[in-house]
Amino acid sequence: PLDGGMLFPQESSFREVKELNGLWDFRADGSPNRNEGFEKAWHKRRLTESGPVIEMPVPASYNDITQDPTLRDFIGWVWYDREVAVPARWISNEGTRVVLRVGSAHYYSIVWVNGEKVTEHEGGHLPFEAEISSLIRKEPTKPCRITIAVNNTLTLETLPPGTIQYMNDSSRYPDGFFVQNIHFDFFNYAGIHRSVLLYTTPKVYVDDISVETNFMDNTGLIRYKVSVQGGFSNTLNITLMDKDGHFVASSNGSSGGLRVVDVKLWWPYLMHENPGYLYSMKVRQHAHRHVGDEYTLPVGIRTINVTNTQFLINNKPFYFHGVNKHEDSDIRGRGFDWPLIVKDFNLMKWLGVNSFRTSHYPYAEEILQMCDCHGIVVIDECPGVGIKDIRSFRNASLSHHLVVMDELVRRDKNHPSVVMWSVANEPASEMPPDFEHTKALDQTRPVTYVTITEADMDKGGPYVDVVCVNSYFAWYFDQGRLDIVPLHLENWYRKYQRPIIQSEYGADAVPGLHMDPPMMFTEEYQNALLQSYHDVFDQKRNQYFIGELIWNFADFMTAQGIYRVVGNKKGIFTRQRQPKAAAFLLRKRYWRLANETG
Ligand code: GCB
Repeated sequence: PLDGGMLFPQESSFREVKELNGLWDFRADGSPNRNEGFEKAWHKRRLTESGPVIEMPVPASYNDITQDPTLRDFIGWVWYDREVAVPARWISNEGTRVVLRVGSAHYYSIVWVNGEKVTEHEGGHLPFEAEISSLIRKEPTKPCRITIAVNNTLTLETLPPGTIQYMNDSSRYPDGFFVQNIHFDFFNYAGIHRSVLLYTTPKVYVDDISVETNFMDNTGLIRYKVSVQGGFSNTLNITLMDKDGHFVASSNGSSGGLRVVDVKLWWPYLMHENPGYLYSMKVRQHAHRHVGDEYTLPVGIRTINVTNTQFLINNKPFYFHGVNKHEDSDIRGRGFDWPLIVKDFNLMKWLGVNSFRTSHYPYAEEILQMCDCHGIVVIDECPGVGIKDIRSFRNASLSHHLVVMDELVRRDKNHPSVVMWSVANEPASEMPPDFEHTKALDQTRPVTYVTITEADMDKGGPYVDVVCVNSYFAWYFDQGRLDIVPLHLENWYRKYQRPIIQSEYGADAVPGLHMDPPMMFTEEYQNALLQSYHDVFDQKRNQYFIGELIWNFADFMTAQGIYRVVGNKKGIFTRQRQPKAAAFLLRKRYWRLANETG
C-alpha cells in the first residue's frame, strides 16, 4: 500500500500554492555513458555552473522545442533546474508544511532541493511529491534551488515497456549505435509534462479523503473517510454544501456518512438537463495547539452498475458514444496546456461526445475535474500498453503494474466522471493482467482491459466486467475491403456473453486527400469505413453492445516508420484540431445517438 494521500493541491485560508512553471535551465546528458551528471554531481550547484544550458519551458515535452534532432530522439537523463524565492512567512512559521509536487514527468525522476535528494519516482503520467519544510529552513535567506533529473529510458520493467538494442556490427553501424524497440503507437515524449508546484499545508493536515456515493429514491448517501497526518487532530468537521453554497448536511469524525435529502444526482452530459452536478464537501480539522486545516472536495453523487447486458449510471442504461484521445499536440508534445484542453472540450461538445477513454495512460487531473463539471464520462486507463513479451510482463512489470494501479486509483478515486478502470491496452492476450488487484482497490467501479479482435487467444474476456475491443478490419487486414467488416464484427461480438464496447476502430486519413470510389488514406475512405462499422453498431445496440469510441479524436505523433506519415492520421480532427470530413459524420451520428439513447 502507498504511503499517504495525493489530494490535488488547493488554495484555502489554510493552504497556499505557488506554481513553478515557466523557463527552467536544461541540459541533456549526452556523455557516452549518459552518466556525467551523476559523476560530476550537477545537482550540487546551479546547472549553469557545470556547463552550457538551454531554456526549457515547464510544463512541456522537451523533444520538439529545439531544431536539434538528437534532442528530439534523445534517450537518457536530462537535467532541469531553477531557483525559487520562498515566501518568508513559509519559512518563519514552523507550523507550515511546504511540499514540492511534480504533476508528472516522463519517465524516471530524481528531485533535489539545494543539492539534497528529496524524492525519486518511477513512471510518467502520475504525480509525486516531497515535503521540503526542513530543507528550506536550513538556509532561510537563500533562494531555494530545485533540480530535477528525468530519464526516459524504457525497459522490460517500465510501463510502457521497451528495450534498447545495440548494433555491434561496425561494418553496418557507427560506434554506439542503438535503436529503441517499443510496441506502442505514440511518440515517447519526455520531460516535465505537468506543473511543478510548491504548496503549503498546516503541520497537522488533511492528507487523504475517500468518498463513495449511493442513493435510494430521493435520498443520496455519501460515505467518507478522512485521514489526517502530522499530529493529533482534535475534531474533524465535515460540511456538505450544494452548488449554490447552501448547507446540505454535516458530520464529525474521520469516517461516516452524509445523508442528502432531495438529492441532485451527478448525471452524464446529454442524459439530463443539469449534467455534472457537484456538491462541495468541506473537511475541517482542528488540531490541538496547532492551526487547523481545511480541504474542499467536489463530490458527485451517482452509482455505477454493470449487468450481463448493460452499463448503468444511476440505474439508467448508458451508451458510450465518444472518443479515444492522447495528450498530444504540436511543439509542446505531451505538456499540459490549458488552451488545448479547453479547445478539446469544446470540440467534444460540438461532436456530441458523452465519454472518452484516457488512451493509453492517465491524463492530467485538471482534465478529469473538467469532466466532473461537464458530465463527461471517463474510462481511466493505466499506462499498461505495448506489453507484448509475456515472460517479461509476468516477471518484471507485473509488480510495477500493481503499484501504478495503486497510484492511479489513489489519485482518481473521487472523480464521479471516472466510471471504469482500464488495466491494459492490447496486452499479450495469453496473459491477462491482474484484475483482482484493481477490484480490491475499488469495489465501486467495474474493471476492463482492452483486447483486440485479431487476438484469437484472448483469455482476459471472462474476467472483466465489460469487454473492450479494438478492431482494424479493412485497414490492417483485408485492406480496402469494407465488405468484410460486418462478418468479422459479428463473429467477434458473439464470443462473450457480456457488455461490449468497441473501444477502437478507425482508418488513417491524410487531410485533403480525396478519392471516390474511396481508397485508403483518403477522407472518403475514413468516412466509408466508419459508416460500415456504424451499420453493425446500430444492429447490436440495445442488446449487449454498450458503446463505441472512435480511434482517434485527433492525429498524434508516433515514432517514425513506414506505416506512419508524420504520425498517426486516424484522427477525425487534425493535430491542429481542424475537422476532417469524418468529424461531420461523427457529429451527426453522436447527436442522433444522444437523442435516441438519452
Ligand atoms: C491500436 C492501438 C493504438 C494505435 C492504433 C492504430 O490498436 O491501441 O494505440 O494507435 O491501434 O492506429 O494502429
